[in-house]
Amino acid sequence: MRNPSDPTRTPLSRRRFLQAAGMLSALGFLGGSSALAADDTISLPFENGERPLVKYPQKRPLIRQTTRPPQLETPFSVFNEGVITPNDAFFVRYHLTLSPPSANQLENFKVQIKGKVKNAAELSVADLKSQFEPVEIVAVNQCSGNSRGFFQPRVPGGQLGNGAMGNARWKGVRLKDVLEKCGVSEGAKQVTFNGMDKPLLPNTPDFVKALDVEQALDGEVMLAYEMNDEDLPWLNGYPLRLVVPGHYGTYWVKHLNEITVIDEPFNGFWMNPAYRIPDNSCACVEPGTTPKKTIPINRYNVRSFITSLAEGAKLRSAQTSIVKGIAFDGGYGIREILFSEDGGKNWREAELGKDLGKYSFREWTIPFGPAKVGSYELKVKATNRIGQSQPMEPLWNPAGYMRNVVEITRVSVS
Ligand SMILES: Nc1nc2c(c(=O)[nH]1)N[C@H]1C(S)=C(S)[C@@H](COP(=O)(O)O)O[C@H]1N2
Ligand SMILES: [Mo]
Repeated sequence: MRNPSDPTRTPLSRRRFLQAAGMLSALGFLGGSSALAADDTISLPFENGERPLVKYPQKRPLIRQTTRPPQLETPFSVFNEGVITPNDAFFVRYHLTLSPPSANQLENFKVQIKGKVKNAAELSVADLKSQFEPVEIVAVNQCSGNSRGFFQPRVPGGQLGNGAMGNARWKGVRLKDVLEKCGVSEGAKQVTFNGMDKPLLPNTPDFVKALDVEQALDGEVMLAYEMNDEDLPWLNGYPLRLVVPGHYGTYWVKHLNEITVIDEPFNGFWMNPAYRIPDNSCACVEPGTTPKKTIPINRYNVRSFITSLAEGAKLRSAQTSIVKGIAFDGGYGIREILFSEDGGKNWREAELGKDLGKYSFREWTIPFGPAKVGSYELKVKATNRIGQSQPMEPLWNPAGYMRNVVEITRVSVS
């Protein structure tokens, strides 16, 4: 159970963090050579999908995409364990070679609030906890390139399966409260966010992201220091990260130590040209072509997955089982889940599970009792409260972002 007042909790998790950080550098993760042997491998269902399952500090064995910086994907079976993704199974994404920052660098951590504010500030996590009202939200963090490995034609970038996403309960303070305490100056346009990780080469642009000032002040964007009732895991941004509910993970800056209010649009590399999508309603173009106009990636589109049955699962005829899965969207909330066992000809409505908020994974279930022997094409299609749904055919864009096709799970019944 959650017990935020338990005095032993923070020191314990701090100790755990230091152990983890020490272990990671001792084993050479920060130096580039992976000293931890792969326990096993997993095969993502596309060409060249073989990946090692590797154990990192504070993590169970996860799918390793790259070593330096560490990029780890969650094995999909985890999403059937529950709608909250456990911290030790949560995916990890970094861009810069000197990621994550070492334990030494994170000593005496403070976040600066500066730029176009009346009173600049430097706050420790303890300051944030004592000076601002704590808030909690359950929200999905999904990488823009989640599922990129399924793109046809293939596109460059991390060849991810469906596990570059996770759903957690985030605790922290409202960015709005912190900015208002500092006093946002007249004429402020955007707010930029920078974390402590650094590029190795001086001409690699630092990872900095920006939000419009209206969004930064919407009361939902959060400076989070806890994830699922523990301090953030080191690889997920310890000790402080930005949480931008309903928006792609690229904005969720980790090890966040610099917040700058600016009076002009920010145009750094990671806002432009990186992380841009075609400026149209499908965020898509004809496969193989280049969009004429792009905008920064923003809210999640609608997605849904079966979690209880994997591709190729074998079932017995005349036995009814409960098929289970998850769905989510960009923060309007899931209204309806339809399930098909005949490749999309006929659909039945699934039952929605507990509502943990409009930014959370939503569980769904449906009884499935195939009468006939043979193969079945299972599909699931979600619709949100503003009527957005999922396409039956995959959409394409050159960066491999935002896959949300109605997925197919083939099972056989004997
Ligand atoms: N400091 C820092 N924050 C970062 C990144 C990064 O490279 N450095 N990557 C972003 C991207 S693209 C994603 S998808 C999320 C992933 O969050 P996670 O590693 O906690 O799963 O972190 C975001 N925050
Ligand atoms: Mo990402």
